[in-house]
Amino acid sequence: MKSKITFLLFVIFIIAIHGQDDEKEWWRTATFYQIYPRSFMDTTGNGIGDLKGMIQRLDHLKDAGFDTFWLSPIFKSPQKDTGYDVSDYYTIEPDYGTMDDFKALIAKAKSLGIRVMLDFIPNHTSDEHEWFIKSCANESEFRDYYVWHDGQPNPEGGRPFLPNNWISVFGGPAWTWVESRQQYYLHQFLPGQPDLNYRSDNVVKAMSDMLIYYIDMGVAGFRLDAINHLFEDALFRNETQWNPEEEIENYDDLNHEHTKDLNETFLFVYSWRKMIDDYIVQKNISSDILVMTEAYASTSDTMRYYHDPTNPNVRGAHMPFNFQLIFNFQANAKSEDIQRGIFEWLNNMPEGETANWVAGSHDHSRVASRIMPEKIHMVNTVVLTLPGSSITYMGEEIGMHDNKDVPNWDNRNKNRTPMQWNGGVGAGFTTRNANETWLPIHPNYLTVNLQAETERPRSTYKYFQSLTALRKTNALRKGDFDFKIINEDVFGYTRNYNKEEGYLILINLSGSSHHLDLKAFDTFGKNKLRVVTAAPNSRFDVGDIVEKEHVTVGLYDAVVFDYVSSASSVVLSIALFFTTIFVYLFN
Ligand SMILES: *[C@@H]1O[C@H](CO)[C@@H](O)[C@H](O)[C@H]1NC(C)=O
Ligand SMILES: *[C@@H]1O[C@H](CO)[C@@H](O)[C@H](O)[C@H]1NC(C)=O
Ligand SMILES: *[C@@H]1O[C@H](CO)[C@@H](O)[C@H](O)[C@H]1NC(C)=O
Ligand SMILES: *[C@@H]1O[C@H](CO)[C@@H](O)[C@H](O)[C@H]1NC(C)=O
Ligand SMILES: *[C@@H]1O[C@H](CO)[C@@H](O)[C@H](O)[C@H]1NC(C)=O
Ligand SMILES: *[C@@H]1O[C@H](CO)[C@@H](O)[C@H](O)[C@H]1NC(C)=O
Ligand SMILES: CC(=O)N[C@H]1CO[C@H](CO)[C@@H](O)[C@@H]1O
Repeated sequence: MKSKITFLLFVIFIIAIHGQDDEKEWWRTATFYQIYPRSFMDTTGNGIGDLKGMIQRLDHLKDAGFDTFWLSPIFKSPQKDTGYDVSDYYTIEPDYGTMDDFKALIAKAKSLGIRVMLDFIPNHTSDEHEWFIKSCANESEFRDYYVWHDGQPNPEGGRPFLPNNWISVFGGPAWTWVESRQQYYLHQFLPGQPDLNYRSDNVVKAMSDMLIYYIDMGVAGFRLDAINHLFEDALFRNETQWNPEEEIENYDDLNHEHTKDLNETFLFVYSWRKMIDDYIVQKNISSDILVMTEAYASTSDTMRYYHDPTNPNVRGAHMPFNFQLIFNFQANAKSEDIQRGIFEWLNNMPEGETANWVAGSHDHSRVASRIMPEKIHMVNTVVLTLPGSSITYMGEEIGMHDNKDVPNWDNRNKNRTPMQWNGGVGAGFTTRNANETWLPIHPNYLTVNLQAETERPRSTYKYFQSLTALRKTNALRKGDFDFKIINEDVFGYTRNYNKEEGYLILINLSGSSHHLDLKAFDTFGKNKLRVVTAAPNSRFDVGDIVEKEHVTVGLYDAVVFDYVSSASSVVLSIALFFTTIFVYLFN
């Protein structure tokens, strides 16, 4: 009871200070959610999620404390690569619904104050895309939409040899022959995913038109997928082999100096940002339209997406995805590993930019499976309390696990199984049985589900909610950041704002140290720490007060404290006592 009321008072407090959002740069402190559309909510009973389902379940985002979500691809696609092979950017995949459904989704999101972002796959289209069909037919307008090459002369006549030694990401030559054109086309991924030619003005124009079409519809931004594959060497030079003695078979046999991270890719992102920023000015749109980039690249290359290193006025992505927590927060991670992950980003990030923290996506094993179930709370804590924006993959807010029973045709699918809404048939995702959905629902859905976690007094979900609520405070939005390793298993950091509001976040990875002395942290001269929220497995309850110089946390504990002085803690306890009695009597 006591803890509930403390929390209530706290919520009232943060609601009071909210509403001073910088409307234009909303993304700097946003709380993002990634929806995987095929697995979110099915309203047709076919075992596949759809847009009407999203509309039905959108209140969940509000309840969980998200203010923006991005959608994995929803465009029409032959689904050879689960939607990452688009055949028409202006049509919604029929499995998911219609453009009217999408417009209704945007309207519903708007009514909840939630922004919608699209995943956008610029590197290639499907081979069933009209553009590719016309390009194969050598139609003049579409001739240069894709990357075509005559191949190397074959002295014996007949089909020319491959243009060069480039290998596709999935193995085998990156080139496929087309009879009608008597030429090869380039595909860095599947043969069904021909690479677009961004040196063609027609392609650039077609893609910009498409972005503007969705901006006009009310979309708040775009995530540009696998952006570093956008350009290839214009001279089609061979890539160097790591081991020149060996046959080239796999993507990793080559150093990709001519097909990845080319300078033109960065220039392209800058030009795209300019196009979008100019459009906002032209249309008098008050909030930024966000550009996120996803690229698995070196830190220095990743930072170049923010802006031109030689000219900060040449803007790039607002948010290049930061995967450091995925790389560094492993099962046996020590405090130093976490520190390395955090500062690899913060120390290399150019001035004036904002960090973002990603712990999961549709391409990575879920936190509970990749690390361990107990550590989901720590990861959620870190993602939601570090400075900058946070990105949470659907299901991590309730601590979902990978489903090992998923058929093995794509290893990544085990972390893409349907959302677990409740313990009923089909987990509340569908009217079918839980084993008859497009991917089987994890059998733990009877206990790991939103409804059960909402009803439990303490749960992964409730803790998650308390953290997203905290994110609305000035301390977490604008506070400074002071990280300290306390010992190899325990680390902590403060987020202090103007000496008036501050939090200390403390995490115990494992180990057996006792009685921490936290006096090195600045707590505005106050000598006691009060628990604001704590992981469901924590030894602490909300409202507990401990001596700053004498703290013991439990195994896998994650706790957020604020600061109180001895006197104020007595006053507060008395106030709480009377409030409790008052609420008790008049309820
Ligand atoms: C490029 O690689 C191919 C395949 O290994 C080889 O046949 C060709 O001679 C190479 N071209 C050059 C210019 O080295
Ligand atoms: C495609 O069109 C170009 C330009 O008109 C022409 O040079 C080329 O021969 C055509 N290719 C085929 C296979 O018809
Ligand atoms: C790419 O850009 C970087 C930074 O501007 C520059 O140092 C480098 O020389 C460029 N590389 C090429 C191949 O142009
Ligand atoms: C732009 O929008 C603001 C409000 O968002 C409005 O006050 C202003 O008049 C608008 N300017 C133009 C040129 O439409
Ligand atoms: C799916 O689950 C239902 C109900 O538990 C069961 O009757 C059925 O045999 C299962 N089907 C398969 C394919 O495992
Ligand atoms: C961290 O958890 C372990 C295991 O429960 C415990 O022995 C240790 O005292 C905790 N560390 C601290 C600093 O409280
Ligand atoms: C640019 C792009 O589309 N990136 C994607 C490239 O294609 C592969 C294969 O579909 C995807 O896995 C990437 O996400």
